[in-house]
Amino acid sequence: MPTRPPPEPPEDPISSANGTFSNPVIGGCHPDPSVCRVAEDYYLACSSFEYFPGVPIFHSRDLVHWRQIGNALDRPTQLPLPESTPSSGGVYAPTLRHHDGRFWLITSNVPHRGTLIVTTDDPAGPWSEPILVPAVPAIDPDLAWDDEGNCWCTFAGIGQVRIDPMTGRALEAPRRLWSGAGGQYPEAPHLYKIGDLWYLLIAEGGTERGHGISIARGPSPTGPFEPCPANPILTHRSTDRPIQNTGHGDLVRAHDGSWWLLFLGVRPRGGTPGWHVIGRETFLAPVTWTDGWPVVGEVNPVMRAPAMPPARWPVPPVRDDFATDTLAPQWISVRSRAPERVSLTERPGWLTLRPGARSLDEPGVTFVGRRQAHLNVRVRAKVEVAHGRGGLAVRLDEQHHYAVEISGRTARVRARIGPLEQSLGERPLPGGPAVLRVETRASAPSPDHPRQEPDVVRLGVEEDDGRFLPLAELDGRYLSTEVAGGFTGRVIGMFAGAGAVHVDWYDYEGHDTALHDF
Ligand code: 6LW
Repeated sequence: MPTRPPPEPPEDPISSANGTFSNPVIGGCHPDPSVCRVAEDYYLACSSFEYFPGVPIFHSRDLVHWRQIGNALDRPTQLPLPESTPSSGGVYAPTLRHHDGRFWLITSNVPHRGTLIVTTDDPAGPWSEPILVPAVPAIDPDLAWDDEGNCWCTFAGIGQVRIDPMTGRALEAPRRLWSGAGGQYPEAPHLYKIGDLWYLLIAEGGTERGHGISIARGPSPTGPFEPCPANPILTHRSTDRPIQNTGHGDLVRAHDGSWWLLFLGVRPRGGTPGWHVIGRETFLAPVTWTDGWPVVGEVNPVMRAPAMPPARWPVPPVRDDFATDTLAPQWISVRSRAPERVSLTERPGWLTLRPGARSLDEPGVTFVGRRQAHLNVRVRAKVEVAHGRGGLAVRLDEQHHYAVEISGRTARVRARIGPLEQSLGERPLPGGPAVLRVETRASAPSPDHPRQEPDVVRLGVEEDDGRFLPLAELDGRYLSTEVAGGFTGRVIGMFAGAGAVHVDWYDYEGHDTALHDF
């Protein structure tokens, strides 16, 4: 059991008394946000790729403070992710909507299931079994209903098909709708009836530095669509803004009548080309209307908050003592979480992990982690490895991870970067549980020290008196999306490679600004 009382939750990092909030509103790998409103409650869903459970669902009352209330795909029957699922495969962009008193979510499981719909009357779950929609030939499906009750599914390309959302059956042949404003990969469509017009919001330019959002409008859900003369209505391409790759958004009209855009962006650091390490995050920006077109307000790290009473959730648990019989929804595993490999009951008060594969290099590894949500974090875990091997890892994918692991009575750091693997630093342990620690510090370049790396990752163990003993200090660029490729960001968690790995507690502390001593 823990040897010290859990720390006070950190100050709310999102908003301050002077009516501003800090962007991102949902830090860490939470890309492709889709938002809907029911009265004064807001709900948001994000992509989740090869992680299980999939499609995190968030709730807010002010568009700034978001609390994860569950995952839409939290049963293997909803989300089969076999070992053949590539990293950054699996669940791509969802669309979350509320219609006729129910919540509807449509997404894609690539390449296994294609397009699927789940529905519920409680967004915290459980959600239904998937309804497959075979007629949709592309990712990024959207759902919109017209006043006659027709359900229009619009998808990347940009194409569209009218469907029956209860059966997934196509009611017509798909049609091409719009090819965007000239950017590559027109995708992420969302269709809205606003006033007497239909608006088609899309992303284009690719999800990297060329990313942007464009919009068109027309008299009907099938168009014809007239592009906005000011397209793209949001992009940071070719700028030196600290937030880059802005795109893939969803519009929402707040209950006070104001309009807002939730969208993805990244916070690259280090020398050129800049590396983002915690994935594509969810950002918020105000929207006004001019001549019947939306105008997105400037996007900055600190912005004026919506004029709604801030709902100050208790900050999500930063420490988990595993004293419950189910894992909190923030915990994610790689592709699957078999009960015989991940248990909260085998050793009450401990999380017990048993191997599915020998190492993090393999797609079937047993791993339970949380998205790194801040640029500077300290993650600690008290771990006991009984006749086996396992520890605490910073994972991007099978080819890119750093870990401090225990094997026998030795703690060692292993780094995997592409085809290269190396053991770096080791230390004998006295036996019994050990506290493993990972710290990341965003680099602060200065004239006399133009540091190239985005951050530094330190891995090691704690002495009995709590002093940190780093066994390795590594350049964080090799755990960045620019190096690894794909669509995800770092996840920090425990893994088992052999035997049984018991975890007493996991403690996360994160800050986006202060480079202070943790
Ligand atoms: C998603 C597409 C995109 O399906 O990246 O940035 C893809 N936009 O819309 C994966 O997130």
